[in-house]
Order: sequence, then structure tokens, then C-alpha cells
Amino acid sequence: PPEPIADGAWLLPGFALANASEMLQSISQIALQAPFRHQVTPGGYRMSASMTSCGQLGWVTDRTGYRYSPTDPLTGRPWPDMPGIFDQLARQAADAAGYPHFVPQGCLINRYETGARMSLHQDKDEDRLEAPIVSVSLGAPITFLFGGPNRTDPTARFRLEHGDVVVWGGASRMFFHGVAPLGKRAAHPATGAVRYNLTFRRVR
Ligand code: MD3
Ligand code: FE
Repeated sequence: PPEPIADGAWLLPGFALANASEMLQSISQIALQAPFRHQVTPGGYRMSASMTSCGQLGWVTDRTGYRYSPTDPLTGRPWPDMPGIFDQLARQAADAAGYPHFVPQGCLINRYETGARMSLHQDKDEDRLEAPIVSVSLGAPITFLFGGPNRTDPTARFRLEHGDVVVWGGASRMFFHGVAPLGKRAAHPATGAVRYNLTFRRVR
């Protein structure tokens, strides 16, 4: 059953478990067309998580800024199509969390190896801030950090495990969040010492 974790945010424990191995296979296929890469922030920092995308729009960053792009800057080609199983799972999860009619436009795929992390940030490069973001965790578990609308708000932490889905809507959509470094012993039989996070986004 969905568990409330913040204003408008719902944890769906294990919601993606039945589809996890098929989703991991799809990620491997996507990465053949659009390889995982470490992007650079506008401030010049190399991100420790590597990323790729699928669907109509992918999230990219370089020295010129953050944006959504219909093409992969690495290859110049459109991002790989979003697999049907991704689209279905994202819609079903949004629906289960009380956000019907969610239509994802793109999926950002983050890949964490040991020590990779994501510092506290807000997701605000989307025009459609009223739409939720659906996140799916696969592979090794990680500690997720979740604050409030201000950077200085206290952060709660909880573990995200293989197959967990979280739907971030309402007020939580603009809350600061991040992940702690992937632990040295963190692993899952399906991926080894790697964690993937998929975020499904309505952008425009
Ligand atoms: C809360 N990813 O891709 S997933 C991101 O584990 C991102 O890779 C993290 O933050 C990861 O932007 C966290 C959970 C998550 C995703 C998006 C959110 C939480 C969110 C957007 C708004 C509020
Ligand atoms: Fe984020």
C-alpha cells in the first residue's frame, strides 16, 4: 500500500519488483544507443552519477546550463524510445498515488557506482511543475535525503531499495532532495554494486 512520506509524496514499496528484471534489460538496451556519461554542471563539476535518457526529452547539463533536449548531445540522435513497460509502470504508479492522467514525456536514468552521490537540489527545469515525478529504484540500496522547500530545512533520510517507487507531487515536488554516497558494501544480486534510478517526468 502507498505510504505517505511528505506532503504529496507517496512511497510504493516494491511496486516495480515484478517488472524489475525486464526494466534492467531495457536499460542495457538503451545504453547501447545512448551510453551512460558523466555530465558537467554549469559550475564545472563532473557529476558522480552517470546518466542517460529515453523518451521524447532527456535532461542534460553542460557548462552552458541545465535543460531538456530532444536529442542526445553525445550522438546528435534522438533519445531511444521509452519502452512500453516504463511508460505503463510510471502511469500506474502515479495513478496509485492519486495522480491520474500522468503522461511521462521522458525518463532520466541515473547510474550510481560505489561512492557516487547526488547533493541536495530541487528539480525545477520542467515547465509543468504541477505534474508529479515518478522515481523507480533498481539494484543496490541507497540512503535518500529529503528536506523541505528551503535548502536549510532539516532533512529526513530513508532507504530506497530495489523495486521501490516514489511519486513526488503536490508540495513535495519542489522540496530539496539528494542521495548519500552509495555504500561500499551496497549491492543487489541483479546489478552487483550498482544502483539505477529512473525518474519519469512531464516537462512541457
Ligand atoms: C523529490 N534523483 O534525478 S530519486 C533526480 O536517486 C534525482 O537518483 C535521485 O534527484 C536519485 O533529479 C533521487 C527521488 C526523487 C526524484 C525526483 C524528485 C525525489 C524527488 C523531484 C522532486 C522531489
Ligand atoms: Fe532530483
